[in-house]
This record gives sequence, C-alpha cells and structure tokens, in this order.
Amino acid sequence: ICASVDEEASAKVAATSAESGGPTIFDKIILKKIPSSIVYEDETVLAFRDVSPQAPVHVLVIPKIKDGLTQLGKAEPRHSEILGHLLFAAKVVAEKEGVVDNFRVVINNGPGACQSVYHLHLHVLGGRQMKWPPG
Ligand code: D5M
Repeated sequence: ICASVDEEASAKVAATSAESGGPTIFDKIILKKIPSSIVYEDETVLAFRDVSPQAPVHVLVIPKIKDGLTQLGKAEPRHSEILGHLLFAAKVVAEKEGVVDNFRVVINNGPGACQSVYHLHLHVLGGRQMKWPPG
C-alpha cells in the first residue's frame, strides 16, 4: 500500500526512529553527508527534491532541527513558529518551481498515512493535475 524507495530498509528505519526519535536519513541530508538536490535553504529549513517523485515537482521541506518533531502529531506549542515557517517555505518552493498557482502540500502522519521517515516533512507536489480524494 505504501510505496517506498527501499521498502525493507525504510521500514526498519521508520520503526526504529518512530520509537526512539533517533536520527533518520534526513539528518544526513541536512549535514550534507549524502547528496540531495536542494531547492531552497535558510537558517531553519531545508527543501530538497524527493528521491521518488510522485509529480513533476515533488520537493520535501524539513526543519533543520528536529526538536522532537518526528511527525506533526507530536507537535507542541513551542513548535508553532517552525511549523508556520515550514508552511511559508512550501509556498516559496512552489513559487521557485513555477507551480504557485496549482500545487498541493501533504504531510503523512504515522504508518496509516504511509509516513516512512520520522523527521517532520512537508511534501510540495505540482506540475500535473492532482486528484481528489487522495489515496
Ligand atoms: O515521505 C518520505 C519521503 O522521503 C519519500 O517520498 C521518499 C523520500 N526520501 C527518502 N529518502 C530520500 C533521500 N535520500 N533523498 C530524497 N528523498 C528521500 P513519507 O511521507 O515519510 O512517506
């Protein structure tokens, strides 16, 4: 049901990280230990192309410091500012990618929503007609 780049590895990482809130592959991307195609970056957020794009434009926007935000469902009042900044960054990304008039922002929260990486991330999708309801 949930597509993934490397299903087995990804499930393992997700299970471990979901429980422990430990490092994920996104930490390596933030530290530039593994390559990514960066679209936008500032002091607190990083946006890079999804390795398994589901639309012509598919960019992930993440906080550089996780601070317990493995998923949106773990958000606390102290996270309000970064949450707002992530959403604004999604709009900046849509603009940069030329899809600001037609795009979708998705957050998968938990296994039932096909979350595979336990470091909060917004998917910015565009460049094709989106369907509704989503799968
Ligand atoms: O989305 C997690 C997303 O992360 C999924 O669409 C693949 C993407 N991903 C995983 N590894 C990488 C690397 N190394 N670069 C870029 N994108 C990556 P979720 O909502 O958790 O299912």
